[in-house]
Amino acid sequence: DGYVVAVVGATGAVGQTMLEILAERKFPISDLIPVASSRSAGSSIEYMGKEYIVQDLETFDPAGVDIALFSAGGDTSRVHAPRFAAAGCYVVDNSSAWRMDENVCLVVPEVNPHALEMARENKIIANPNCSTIQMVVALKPLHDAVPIERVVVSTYQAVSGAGGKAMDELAKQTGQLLNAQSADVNVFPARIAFNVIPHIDVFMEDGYTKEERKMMDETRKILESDIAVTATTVRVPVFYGHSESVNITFDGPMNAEKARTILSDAEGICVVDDPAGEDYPMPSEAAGTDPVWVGRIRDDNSCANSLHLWVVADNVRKGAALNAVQIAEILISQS
Ligand code: A2P
Ligand code: 11C
Repeated sequence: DGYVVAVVGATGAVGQTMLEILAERKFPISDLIPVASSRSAGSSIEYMGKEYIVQDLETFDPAGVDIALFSAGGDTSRVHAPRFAAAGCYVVDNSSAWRMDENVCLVVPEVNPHALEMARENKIIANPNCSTIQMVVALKPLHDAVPIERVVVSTYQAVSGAGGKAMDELAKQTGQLLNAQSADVNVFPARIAFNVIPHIDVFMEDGYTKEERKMMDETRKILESDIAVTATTVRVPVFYGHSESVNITFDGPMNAEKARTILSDAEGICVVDDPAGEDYPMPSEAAGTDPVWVGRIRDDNSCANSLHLWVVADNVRKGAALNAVQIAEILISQS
C-alpha cells in the first residue's frame, strides 16, 4: 500500500533528485509514474531497482494519482497543474507559476506548514524559489525572536538552478577555455565559466531581475509579514549549492551571540561558524546534503540591531526537490 505518485519533469535535474529523495526517505509509494515531454516519453527511468516508462504529459490522464510533484517549468504547470488538481490529485509545483496566486499556498515546512490548510480545497501547493527557501529557513527563527525590519541579500547561485543544460554549459565552457578555445554561450546571457553574472531570469522595468523580485515577494508571503527585502542575485560557476550574504536589521535588540544560539536550535539548520578554525559553510560541502548551513554570523557594526549571515544550501535538494517531498510528507500525514 501507499500512494500513487507522479513526478512531472522526471527526466530533469530537479525531477531526478525528487526520485532520489523519495527513495531515500522511503516515501510510501504504491505506484510511481514518471512524466515528461513527448521528447522523452517511452524511455525508461529507474526507481528503487525497477524500471518505469516515462509518460507524455500532453496525453497523460491524472485520474487515480494521489500526489504529483511538478518540476517541468512554469508554462507547463500553468496548463497542467489545474488539470491534475481537477482530477483530485495534490500538485506540489516547483515552478513560479502559482507562487504569488492568493489562492495558492507557498510553503516551506520548517517555516509555514500551517499554510497548507489552504491546499485542501484547491489542491495546488507552490514550492518557493530555491534562493528564497534557504533564506527564509534562516530568517524565520530569528524573526520569531525579534521581528525583522529589513533584509538585504546578495546571492551566489549555482548553475544547476538553471537546469541540466546549464550544467552542461559550465562544464563545456570550462573545457573549452582550458584548451584555449572560445566558449560557446547558449544558456546563460554571458560566459559563465571563470566569470560571475549579475543577472538571473529576465530584467523588469524597475531594473530588478525576476529572480530578485521572487526573493522579495516570496519572502514576504511565506513569513506573512511586510518586512522590507531587497536582493541582488548573481550566477557563479558552481555546479551545486547556492550561497547568500544576508544582512538583517531587527526591530529590537539582537546580536550575533543571541542569533547563534537561536539558529543552533532551529529546525533544518546547521550552524558552522568558527573563524578561528577557518570553518564556514561552502557549496562544495553543502552539495548533496539536506540542511541549510549558516555561518559568518556577526554583528553589523554600521547599524543598530543588525547582523550578517552567510547561508548555503543545496539548491536542487532543499531549494527544490527535498522541500517538495517534505510538503508531500505533510500532506500524507494529514490525510
Ligand atoms: P524532457 O526531458 O522530456 O524534455 P531541466 O530543468 O533539467 O531542464 O528539466 C526540465 C524537465 O521538464 C524535463 O524532465 C523535461 O522533460 C520537462 N519538460 C520540459 N518541458 C516540458 C513539457 N512541455 N511537457 C512536459 N515536460 C516538460
Ligand atoms: C536559479 N532560482 O537558480 C533559479 C531557479 O523560480 O523556480 C529556480 C527558478 C524558480 O536559476
